[in-house]
Amino acid sequence: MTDVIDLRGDWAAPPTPAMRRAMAEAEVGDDNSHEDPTVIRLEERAAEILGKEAALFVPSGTMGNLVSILALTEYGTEIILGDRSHAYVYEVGSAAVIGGHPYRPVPNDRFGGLNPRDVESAIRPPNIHFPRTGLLMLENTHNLCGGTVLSVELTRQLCALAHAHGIPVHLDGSRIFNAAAALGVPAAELAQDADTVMFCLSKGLAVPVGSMVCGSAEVIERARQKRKLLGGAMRQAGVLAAAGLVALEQMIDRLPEDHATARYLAEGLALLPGFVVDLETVQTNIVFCTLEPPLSAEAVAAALRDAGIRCSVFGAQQIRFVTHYAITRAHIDRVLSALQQIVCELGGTRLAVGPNG
Ligand code: TLP
Repeated sequence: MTDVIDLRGDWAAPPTPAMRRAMAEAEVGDDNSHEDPTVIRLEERAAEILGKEAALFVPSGTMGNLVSILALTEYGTEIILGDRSHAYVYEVGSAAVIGGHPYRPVPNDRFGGLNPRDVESAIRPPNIHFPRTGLLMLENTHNLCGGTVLSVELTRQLCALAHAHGIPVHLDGSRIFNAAAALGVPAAELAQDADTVMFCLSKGLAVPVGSMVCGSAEVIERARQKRKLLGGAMRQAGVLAAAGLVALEQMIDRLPEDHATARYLAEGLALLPGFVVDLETVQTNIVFCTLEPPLSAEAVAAALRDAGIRCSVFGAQQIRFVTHYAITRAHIDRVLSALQQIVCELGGTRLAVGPNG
């Protein structure tokens, strides 16, 4: 179906016509030998925008997080991270499985933040029984908390705390430009105190493939070798990087449009009987929705799919919608009217009547 409304993730955004043209015309070389001119330009531009010395093009956000961890820490050291963080929940335990890094999860608050007191007490004192604390990981925007934004102040405070204990910080900034847009600050300000930051080109920026890791020249050189170790060193990757360069020039400033579309969706969903939306957590392009029985996530997602609309299922009672540049208000109107009908069919009279009669 060509007219499917795909709200499963911002990764569903198709490449723009300008990206396709740039990809077709890209100058390429062997990136494994760091000789692809388009990849080199992308790495330089990404580093410049994030205010770091150097950057590395990697195939995915998951690999970007892992090469950062491997480049920053020694084997066997422990990682402090949020208990709802993507790295902890959704990356197959890669840092533990591949890197030999045990996780030390601390609670994420409702907005994806970490309490500095929790972080401080999770830092290991010297003791023969304990692993050494090797890294603090932050996430901005915070996916599982609803695309919520970590402030510059809290980021600074947490980085300062880690650094005071000699612990480096990696920022999973998969959607850092969404965070920057929501806060009205440059992304570089959010990344300033982190030792490495990963951001995805393949999310709201609509690039088909790729993420960037940014940091000091020394750390990025180590990350380059870790990327090789993981099989992520590509050859004529300029074909992909060309789309990334277009994204950095053309797709960042328009992200507030996606946030407005997400808010419009969230406010519409909140009016549906049986749909609970925490509107305070709708700060960027992600909308989580909890469904009250008899509605279930699987049943609502299946009914939406039949209507040509895709959403993601996150647990028995939760669905997620993510807006991106290919999603308009007219699409959201279609989603909301499809859901009105679905609620009547699946919810029975009790839900269909709803709180407002
Ligand atoms: N998140 C995906 C799924 O894996 C849940 C999504 O649909 O949102 N960090 C964060 C904060 C992410 O949200 C994701 C992807 C990643 C890392 C991993 O990026 P990829 O998918 O490129 O490996």
